[in-house]
Amino acid sequence: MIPTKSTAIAHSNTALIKYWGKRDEKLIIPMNNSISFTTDALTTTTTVDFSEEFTEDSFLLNGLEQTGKPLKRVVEHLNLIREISKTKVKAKVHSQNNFPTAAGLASSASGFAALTSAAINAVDLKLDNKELSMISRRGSGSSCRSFFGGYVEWIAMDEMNESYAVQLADENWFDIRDIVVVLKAPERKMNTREAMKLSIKTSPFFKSRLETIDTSLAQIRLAIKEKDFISLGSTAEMDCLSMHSVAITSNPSQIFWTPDTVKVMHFVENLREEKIDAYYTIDTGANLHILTTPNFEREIIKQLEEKIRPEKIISSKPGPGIKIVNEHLF
Ligand code: 2P0
Repeated sequence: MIPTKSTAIAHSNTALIKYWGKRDEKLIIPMNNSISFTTDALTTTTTVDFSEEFTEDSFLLNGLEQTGKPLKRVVEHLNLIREISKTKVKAKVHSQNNFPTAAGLASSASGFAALTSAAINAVDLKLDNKELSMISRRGSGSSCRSFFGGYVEWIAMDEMNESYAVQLADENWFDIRDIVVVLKAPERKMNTREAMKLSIKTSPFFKSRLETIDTSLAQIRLAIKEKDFISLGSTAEMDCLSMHSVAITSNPSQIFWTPDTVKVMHFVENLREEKIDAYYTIDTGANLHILTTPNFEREIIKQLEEKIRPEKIISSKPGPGIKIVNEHLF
């Protein structure tokens, strides 16, 4: 069958136990399992069109033609999919995020999940979400967790040496909120991929983090199973601090926080003193995710607007997995 056009919508995900460090750089096999939940509010829609008419691949992101590194990563991923599907046809890719890409929110997770799903569907391969997650992982590790809704674990490596995502619970199981606090911040000096590599090589804390991670993973799995928000939030916050301790003690040091980030960390601690159940987690940027339960959502947003006045606040509940849709972007 001749490859054709297909469109997918993928939701981003927020890591509760972080992926930090690879044991295989090329295949993107992580050092440790990670657990995330899929965010309802943050999505990428991607249309992939394979056609004999195209002489090369092209990639449009939020209406802007991409060149250099972003284009190269997409072309490499399309090459992998062409290899799997035994086609040589070039593709046109259009991708649209429903959130500000420049705000430093994780767009590679939803981006590569949507690209993988749309491209695989366009070449007419019938794969399940586990198989899709294995392919998507090669484009961007965290994207493998976006194929499933709700709470998801990325198995670093199973007994067959395979690495893929599995669903722990669906999006209707345990209703929590992720209030994304977008802060003004200078552009990151180093990308995540390079920062992880540096941490393995230079941080004296990298090994200690791996020694305790199984306990954290078990705590989060149990917290999800028992719908125990305090355990989920406090374990996620601790793991965030563990990941950042490793990054900070890398050489050169990787400090992703700004003074405003620390201000929001203290703001969250103060919320807890007011008996508001809230915890934070931070990825490789200045922005924070405040985790809370639905009943505290409005009060936290109100206090954020009064005391912090961030650039943007995006509140999200657990969201669904990947979806193929009939409306194309072009
Ligand atoms: C995570 N992050 O678990 C961690 C926490 C950032 C901090 O996964 O090199 O863009 O493409 O596999 O997937 C971001 O890493 O990295 C990430 P690559 P990716 O969400």
